[in-house]
Amino acid sequence: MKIISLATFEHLPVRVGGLSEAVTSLAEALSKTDEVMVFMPSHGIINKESDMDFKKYCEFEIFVGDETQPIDVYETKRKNVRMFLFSNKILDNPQVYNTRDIFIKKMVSFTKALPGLFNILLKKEDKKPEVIHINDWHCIFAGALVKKYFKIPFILTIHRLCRERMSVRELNEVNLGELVEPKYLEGEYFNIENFGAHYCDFLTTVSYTYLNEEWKTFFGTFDGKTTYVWNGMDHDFWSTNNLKNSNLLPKERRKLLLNKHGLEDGTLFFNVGRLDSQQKGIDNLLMAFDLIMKEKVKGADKVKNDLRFILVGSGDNSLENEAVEMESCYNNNMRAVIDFLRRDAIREYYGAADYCLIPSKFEPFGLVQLEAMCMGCIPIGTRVGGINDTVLSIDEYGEKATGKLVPPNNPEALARGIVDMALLSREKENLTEIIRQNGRPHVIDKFNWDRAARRYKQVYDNMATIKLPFVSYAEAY
Ligand code: NHF
Repeated sequence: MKIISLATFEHLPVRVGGLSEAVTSLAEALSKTDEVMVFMPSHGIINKESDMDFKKYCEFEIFVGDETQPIDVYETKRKNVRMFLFSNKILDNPQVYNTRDIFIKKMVSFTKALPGLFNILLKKEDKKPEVIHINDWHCIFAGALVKKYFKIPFILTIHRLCRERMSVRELNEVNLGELVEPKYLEGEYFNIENFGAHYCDFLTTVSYTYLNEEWKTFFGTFDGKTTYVWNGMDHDFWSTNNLKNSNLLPKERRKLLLNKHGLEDGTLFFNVGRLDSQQKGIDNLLMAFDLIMKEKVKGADKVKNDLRFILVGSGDNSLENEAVEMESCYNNNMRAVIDFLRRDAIREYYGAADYCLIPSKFEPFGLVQLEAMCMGCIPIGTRVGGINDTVLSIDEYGEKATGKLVPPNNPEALARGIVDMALLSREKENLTEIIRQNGRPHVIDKFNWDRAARRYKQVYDNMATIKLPFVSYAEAY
C-alpha cells in the first residue's frame, strides 16, 4: 500500500467543470487499495454550513514577496479519502478561478503552503506521500516545489491545455524565481504547462485522440514520459433505474417530458452543458438546427416536422439569446432551458431523449457522451478527443455501434448527422434499439474508475525510468 497524494483546484463539493468529478472519482477509486490524500484551497467551503466535518490539522506561515501570510489547514474525510483544505483570506475566496489577479494570488499561496504541509505531515505522522499527482496547471508550481524539496515523483495530468503564462517579473515578485530556467522561457514569459511538462516525471492526458491532436503543439516534446489515461464514469448514478418513471418505456417518458415543455411527441434531440462557442461548439449546433429547419440539408424535409430539440444550459449571453430567439422562431420544435440544472434533473432528460448532441470543437475527455450512453440515449458527437475515443460510430461499427460521429466544426455535417439518425429512427427501428442498448455495457466495461486507477498506478510505479507501454486506441479495444 502506497501513500498517494493529489493536488487540485476542484474536488467535490467544489465543482466548476468536469475536473472536479474526475479528481473526486479517481481519489475514491485509488483509496480502495492505497492511502489517498487530496490537497486543495478551501475556496471558502470550511466556512459554509455543510454535512462535512472539518478539523483543524495545523497552522503555519508562508512568505510571499515581502508579506507573511498565515495558513490554517483543515482536514476532513470523504469516503476513504483524506482531504486537506488550505485556508486564509486569499485561499477562502469562493471564486475558484476568477479574476486572474485574485486567482494568481491564490495559486501562489497554495504553491507555498503545500511544501509547508508536507513538512508537518513528516513531523506529526512520520508520513511522506510517495507520489504527488498534479491535476492541471493551477497546481504545477506546488508540485514542482514538493518534488524539489521532498524528492518524490511528480506526475502531471493535463485535463485541458490552457497555455497560461506568467512573466518572470511576476514570479520574482512572489519569490518563485528559483523555478525559472532559460529553457522554459518564451521571451520574458514563462509558459506554466510547458514548465510542468519538462519538470514532471510523468505526463498524462485524458484521451488518446486529445494526446494526438496536441502532439505537435505540446505533448510530442515530452515523448517517452507521456501517455494517456481515460477517465471513468459513475454508472451507478447514471442509470435509468434511478429515474422518476423508471418503470415506463423510454418512448413514454419522452412523451411526458415533451408534454411538460408544451411540445407534441417526436424524435427528441437533447443537448446539455455550458453554452460556449470556443470549446463546446454551441454556435455550430444552433446553425445546424437552423439548416435543418430551413431544409438546407438532404432529407431534412422528411424529418423536420417530427424533430424536437431541447437545449439545457447557460453560459455566453449571446448564445443564450440566440437560443431563446430560435425557440420563438421554431416554437413547435424547440425549447431552450437557460438554466444550470442539478445532475438528477439532467438525468431525467437523458432518460427521455432519443439522441444527445455533443458538438464540441475540442474535448479532452468529455462526460456527456458517456452519461448519455449509460442512460440509453444515443450520442451524436464530433470526432474529437475523448468523444472519438469513447463513441463507436455507426459508420464504422454498424450493429456494434454506440452512436454517431461527425467531423468537428462543420455545421452542415452535424445537420446531416442529425437528419441521418432521425431517418434511422423512422426507418430502422430495430437497429436504433440495438445501438441504444450497446452504450451502457460499453461504458461500464471500458470507462470505469477502477480501470483508470489501475492505469494511474502503473504510471506512479514505473515512473520515468521505465517507459509505459503505449497502448494504442485500437489495441485498447
Ligand atoms: O472531461 C476531466 C475534464 C474533461 O473534456 C473535459 C475537460 C476538462 O475539458 O478530465 O477536464
